[in-house]
Amino acid sequence: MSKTALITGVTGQDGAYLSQLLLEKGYTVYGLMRRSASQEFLTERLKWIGVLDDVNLIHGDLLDLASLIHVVNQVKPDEVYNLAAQTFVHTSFDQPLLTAQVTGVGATHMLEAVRLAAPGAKFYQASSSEMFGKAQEKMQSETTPFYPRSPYAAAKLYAHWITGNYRESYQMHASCGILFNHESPLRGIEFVTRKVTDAVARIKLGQAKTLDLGNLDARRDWGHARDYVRGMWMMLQQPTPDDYVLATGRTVTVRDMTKAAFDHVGLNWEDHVQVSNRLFRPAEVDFLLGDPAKARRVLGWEPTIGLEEMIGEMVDADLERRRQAGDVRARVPA
Ligand code: NAP
Ligand code: G4F
Repeated sequence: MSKTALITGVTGQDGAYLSQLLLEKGYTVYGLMRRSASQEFLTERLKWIGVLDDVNLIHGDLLDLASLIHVVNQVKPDEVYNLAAQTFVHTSFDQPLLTAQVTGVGATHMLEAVRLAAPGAKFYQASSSEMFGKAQEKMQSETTPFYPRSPYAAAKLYAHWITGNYRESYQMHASCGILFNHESPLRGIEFVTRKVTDAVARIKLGQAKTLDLGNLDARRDWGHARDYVRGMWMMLQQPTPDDYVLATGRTVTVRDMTKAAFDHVGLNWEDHVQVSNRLFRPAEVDFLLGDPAKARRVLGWEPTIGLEEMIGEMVDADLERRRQAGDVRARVPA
């Protein structure tokens, strides 16, 4: 019999790729989305990836526990993927309380809804490498101490611990994926990779000349979202719940990632990039490098797409979008 999955954050990057993966595996997929006056724009990613007609969209909000209980009762999922969050670190400094409510307490709302309405469902919590913050070890693994450096990271850490608490207190099959940065052509345009690839496309097409960036020295361990959603699914196929790091094991500066994007279209990045102080954060995460050994050993998970290949795919997709008028994501200010 086919399994039923409920994905919160279905309109986001990972929600789109995970929907595609689960549909390919024969799941019935329900996606929780917020009611919006701009409904058609919210479903852009699902449309882009070709799954909009196959996902059952259902309204609810992580801030509204009653709506979540209602949804879980209605769907009776076998697996729940809690991907919804306020995800932009920079915004979390401007909206710390909203971030705490959605990204932190929202996870408890979802856990509570599952505990009450579908206690046997397997639960995935989208934890983040941002929780390592001021990293206490050179390679960060499941045992590395956390040191959050933003309201977003602090909220994610609360959600991470409460998920473990529900696992231990109520014997729920609740797992956390501590995922390092993962990107794709469906990445929000405010994040640095997509901001860069979109600017490269505009500069190449003669629609722009310069690109403002903040801290070029920050290092990230960047992988592809397609690989990472596969890891989420693998975690929920295990007989016992646990926490896993998903990462590539390679760290690259924002500067070198930017260079790779300009190189892809034969441009010199130094002719176009300027550093702007307003794009620096009150507290920065300087260095992230993940150790995915446990995921490799227990799940058999491996990343398959390298940074240069991914950045090339993103630049090509942005060139295509910028050639066509009217792409909504391309109009969101960076
Ligand atoms: P994303 O593209 O920003 O998507 C976030 C999703 O959350 C959107 O669907 C958004 O809906 C939804 N959402 C926000 N507030 C909500 C609320 N109050 N109620 C219901 N839904 C709400 O994020 P992503 O990159 O796919 O990431 C997925 C998850 O993984 C997030 O929890 C993120 O924090 C975590 N994560 C991501 C990365 C990464 O590198 N991508 C790494 C580690 C962890 P709207 O479309 O209505 O805004
Ligand atoms: O792309 P970013 O905004 O991603 P960040 O802050 O690492 O967070 C992302 O990854 C996390 C996983 O570790 C997720 F949990 C989180 O939800 C999100 O998906 O910034 C990456 C780095 C930062 O050090 C930032 O200071 O790039 C630096 N940066 C330099 N100039 C910039 C810019 N970031 C952005 N967004 N825009 C710039 O102009």
